[in-house]
Amino acid sequence: MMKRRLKNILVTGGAGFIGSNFIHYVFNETKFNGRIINIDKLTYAGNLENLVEIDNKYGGERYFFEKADICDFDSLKRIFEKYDIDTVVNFAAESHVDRSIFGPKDFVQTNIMGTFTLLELARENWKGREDALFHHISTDEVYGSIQEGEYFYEETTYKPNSPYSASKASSDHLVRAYHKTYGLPTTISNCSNNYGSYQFPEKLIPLMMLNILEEKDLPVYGDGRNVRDWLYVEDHCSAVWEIINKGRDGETYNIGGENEWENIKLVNFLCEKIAKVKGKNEGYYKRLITFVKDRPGHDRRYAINCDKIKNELGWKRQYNFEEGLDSTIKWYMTNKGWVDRVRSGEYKKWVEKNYGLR
Ligand code: NAD
Ligand code: TDX
Repeated sequence: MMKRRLKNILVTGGAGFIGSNFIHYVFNETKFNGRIINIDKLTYAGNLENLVEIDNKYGGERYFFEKADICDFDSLKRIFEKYDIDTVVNFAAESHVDRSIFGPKDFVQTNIMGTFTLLELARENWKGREDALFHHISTDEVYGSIQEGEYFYEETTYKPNSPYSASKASSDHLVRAYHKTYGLPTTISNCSNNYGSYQFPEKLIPLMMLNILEEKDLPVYGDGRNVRDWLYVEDHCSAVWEIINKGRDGETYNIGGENEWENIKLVNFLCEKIAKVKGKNEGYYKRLITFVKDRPGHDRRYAINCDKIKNELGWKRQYNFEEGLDSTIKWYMTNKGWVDRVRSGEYKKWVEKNYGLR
C-alpha cells in the first residue's frame, strides 16, 4: 500500500451525531494538518450548531461546509474538484431503525443510491490513484441477530433484518465490489451502538435521559431483554481515524465496546444515575418505565468481536461506560437549548404523526 495522502478529507453527514464528533476529534485530538470538507443535506438529523466552535476556529481555512445531497452527482463533482478531495469518510445516512420501518424509501435512496453516487464519483475522479481512500461507515446490524455466547466477526455472513440494516448492507456490498472490480482503495468499519453528546434524542440513551429528566414515560420495547453493545462515540472516532491512517485497502474492521447491556438493565441504570445527580432516592424515576409494543423485526442481541482492529492497528478504547455516561448526562443537562431546537420543527411533526405525543 502506498502512503495515503490524507490532505483533503470529504466527510459526508458531518452535521449529524457521529460525523460532527469525528470532525471535533480530528481537529482537537490528532496531528492532522489538512482540510476537512463537510457535506450534509441537513435533514432533521443534521445540525450545524454542532460545529460552531470548529467553524469559528478553522472555517474558510481548514474547515469548509457545503450543503449537498450525496445522491446529487453534479454537486459532488464540483465539490470534489474544488477541494481536490483525496479521502472520503462516508457517515451520511438515514440512521434510525424505527423510521426505516415507518418509511423505508429515504433509507434506500440515501444509504444505497447515495453511497453508489459517491463511489462512482471517487472512481471517476481518482482513476486508479493509490494514495486516496474511500472509508465507509457501517454498522453491526448488517450481521443480524445472535444468541448469547456468539459474536460478530468480520467474516460473519450478512443477515440484515430491518429496512435500515438492509440498506446499510447493500451499501457495504457496493463498496466491496468497487474495490474488487475497479481497484478503488476502500475500507469499511462496522460499529456497535454509539452514545455521547450531539446524539439525536430519538435513540435509546438520549431519549431515556431526557424523558427521565422531564419525568415522562420511558418506553421500553417488548420485554426489554434485547441486548446492545454500547461504545462511547469518541472511541468510535479514534477507531475510524486509525483505519483511515493505517487500515489495509479492501479490509473490513469491526469496532465495539465489549459492553453488552439488556435494554431494561440499562434504563434502570440510567434512572439510578440521574436520581443520584438530582438528589432523589434510587427508585424515584423507575416508576416511569413503561413496556410498549415491540419493534417489528426487533433484533434480539448484537455483540461485536473487535480483536482485529485491536491487534492489527493497536486501537484501544479510552472511556469506560460509567465515565462516558456521566459526561453524556452532563452534556444533555447543560445543553437544553440544543435539545429544544433539534426536537422542534420537522422532527416534532413527524413524531406526532407516527408515535403520538412522546
Ligand atoms: P445521524 O442520523 O445523527 O446523522 C446523519 C447525517 O447524515 C445527518 O447530518 C444528515 O443530515 C445527513 N444526511 C442524511 N441524508 C443525507 C444525504 N442524502 N446527503 C447528505 N447528508 C445526508 O446518524 P449517526 O448516528 O451520526 O450515524 C452516522 C453513520 O454511522 C451512519 O452511516 C450510521 O449508519 C452509522 N452508524 C451509527 C451508529 C449509531 O449508533 N448511531 C452505529 C454504527 C454505525
Ligand atoms: O424508545 C425506545 N425504546 C426501546 O426499547 C427506543 C428508541 C429503542 N428501544 C430499544 C430498541 C433497541 O433494542 O433500544 C435498543 C436501541 O435502540 P436504538 O437507539 O433505536 O438503536 P438500534 O436500533 O440498536 O440502532 C443503533 O445502533 C446501530 C443506531 O440507531 C444505528 O444507526 C446503528 O447502526
